[in-house]
Amino acid sequence: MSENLFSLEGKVAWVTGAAYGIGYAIAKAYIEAGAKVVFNSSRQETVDRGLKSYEADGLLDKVKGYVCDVTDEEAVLKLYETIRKEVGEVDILVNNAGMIRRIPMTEMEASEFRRVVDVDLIGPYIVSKAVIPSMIERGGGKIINVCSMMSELGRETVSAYAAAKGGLKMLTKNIASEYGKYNIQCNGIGPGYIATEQTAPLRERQADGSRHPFDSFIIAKTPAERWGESDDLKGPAVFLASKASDFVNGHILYVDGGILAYIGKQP
Ligand code: NAP
Ligand code: GCO
Repeated sequence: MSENLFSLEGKVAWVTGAAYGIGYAIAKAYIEAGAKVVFNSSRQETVDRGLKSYEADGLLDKVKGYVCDVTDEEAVLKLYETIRKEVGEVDILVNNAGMIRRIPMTEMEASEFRRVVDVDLIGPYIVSKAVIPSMIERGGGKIINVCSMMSELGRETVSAYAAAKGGLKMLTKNIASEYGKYNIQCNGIGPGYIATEQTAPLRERQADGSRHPFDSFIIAKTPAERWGESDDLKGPAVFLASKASDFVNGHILYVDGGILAYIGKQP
């Protein structure tokens, strides 16, 4: 029987920030493909919320949740050792944990700018640095960084986020370049505009019940004429974590309904 190139049977995947949203969908897809999953959030209440969701989906026996801020290198290293002891060696890392602050750049405190870059760029560096040595020892691994439209495009009020996600695109390419010889594939997944808590403010109905202007804007900019759902990321994420992508490296796979290809609907 031919090998299932998309199977994750027997693999351990660490998906950061996977209590809900995009990370949760990716983690669920990995479990459905045969993997065991560990996830972390910076707050206990978020971990608890995530575990309740996994339980409701009948997945609790395949997942473990931990409190850990991805920007805290000591905590990340400690968690990594705990994962190795309690679950097993990490075969797949998804750097999904992220945040955004929508503030005009000239009004943004440097500390706010730094925090966004810390979580969205330094965090993926810290966690990748923790797992790569053992991936090398074991003959390879998969790292997937959750990038963004803002890895390619700018817009008002998201300067810190765009700088971080642009940097994350280049960190992805650099990890691919530096560690590809150890059979480590590092790729990015670039969601378009996805209906999650992070984008909820951009989709809020107006007082008169009409669509948020940004909501209408995204619909006009997307050939698919809809916002993405977290589940739209499942297939691409399984592909990038599986044997099927063993010769794909340093690539950012955009899952955006065609936004990056399209000039936008004439008003
Ligand atoms: P979300 O709903 O805001 O969830 C983010 C998750 O990350 C939360 O569970 C959060 O839990 C966790 N997190 C935040 N800071 C953390 C930290 N320092 N350490 C550990 N965990 C942390 O986000 P989402 O919409 O699902 O997005 C997930 C990823 O996709 C992010 O990297 C985001 O930038 C990216 N993305 C989103 C979209 C979109 O349209 N939604 C599009 C492109 C890319 P705690 O706050 O409790 O830690
Ligand atoms: C924003 C949105 C976007 C999405 C995503 C797009 O304010 O523009 O939050 O940045 O989160 O990153 O790919």
